[in-house]
Amino acid sequence: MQLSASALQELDRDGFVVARNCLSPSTDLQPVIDEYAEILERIATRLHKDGKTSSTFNHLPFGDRAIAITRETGFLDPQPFDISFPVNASLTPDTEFHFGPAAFNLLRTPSLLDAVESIIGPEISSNPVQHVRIKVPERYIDEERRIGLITTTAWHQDNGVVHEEADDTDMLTVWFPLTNASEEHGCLKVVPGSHREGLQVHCPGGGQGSKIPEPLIPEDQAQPVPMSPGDVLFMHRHCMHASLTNVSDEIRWSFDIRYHPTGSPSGRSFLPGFVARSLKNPESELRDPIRWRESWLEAREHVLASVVQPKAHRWNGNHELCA
Ligand SMILES: O=C(O)CCC(=O)C(=O)O
Ligand SMILES: [Fe+2]
Repeated sequence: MQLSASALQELDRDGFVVARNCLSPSTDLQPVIDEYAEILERIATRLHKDGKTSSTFNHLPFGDRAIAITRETGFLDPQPFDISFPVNASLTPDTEFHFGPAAFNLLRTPSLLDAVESIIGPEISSNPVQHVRIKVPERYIDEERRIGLITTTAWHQDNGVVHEEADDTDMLTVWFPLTNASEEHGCLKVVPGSHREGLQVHCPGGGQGSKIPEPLIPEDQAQPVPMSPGDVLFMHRHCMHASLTNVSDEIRWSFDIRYHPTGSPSGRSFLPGFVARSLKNPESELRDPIRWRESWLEAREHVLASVVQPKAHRWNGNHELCA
């Protein structure tokens, strides 16, 4: 699905645009939902076996099952569901993550790449800054365990979560929900036009590892972006955004992935990207989900073996606004 001329204008003007029904819930999203049900099954079984829960809750659909587990344990670890690994001290050789074929296919969905192509051109790499967020209603999570992927996201720009080398990379953020993402569910909020101001100062902290300090946030201009399964948000790397808190009774489940023109730095050189589409050299496209998974297993090994651990971003907190 190529974006229309008016959608491209909107992206240029506001720094973001939502393409409604860009993905098909039944053919594009359902395989991923099925794949994730297997992960949850594995975790639910383990937790019950370890005496952490009263049941495996296998009679419940995915979202209710995640909520039931969290209500009893105060925390459902998001890491086994994520399509990445943490770049910090918590990384170990056993850190779990998910690189399954359905997730891989989703990143390569033709209608999605058609839209991306209409924005950044036909030489498209998958950027390794990518996450899956399964947010249960926040009130069910122990306060001290409301970590990055499962809690409210602080204000930031995605350029702020990568290193300087990618400041000129035309990195495009692609965000879409697998469940309803209304304001109640904790949808995204954005500041329209904020992408025109360039990269802002970020301070360490916040769910993304870095956040824009409060004095720089025009909260009065913020606009919520409620979305439904099938909708896809395309966002400029300088668009300021955050998320609302999930105060609903359901999970809010989203993928945020990124693409950049092949050949540009990804901003996290120690993580693997891949060529998702190439008009010039179709042979360079990665089509093998097993190879995708292996590339992340190798990256985990490399990061753990490096003498100097890579940092997720550039911000050291020395700026006066970070005090
Ligand atoms: O889904 C969220 O809460 C935050 C997502 C985000 O920051 C992004 O997609 O860049
Ligand atoms: Fe972001």
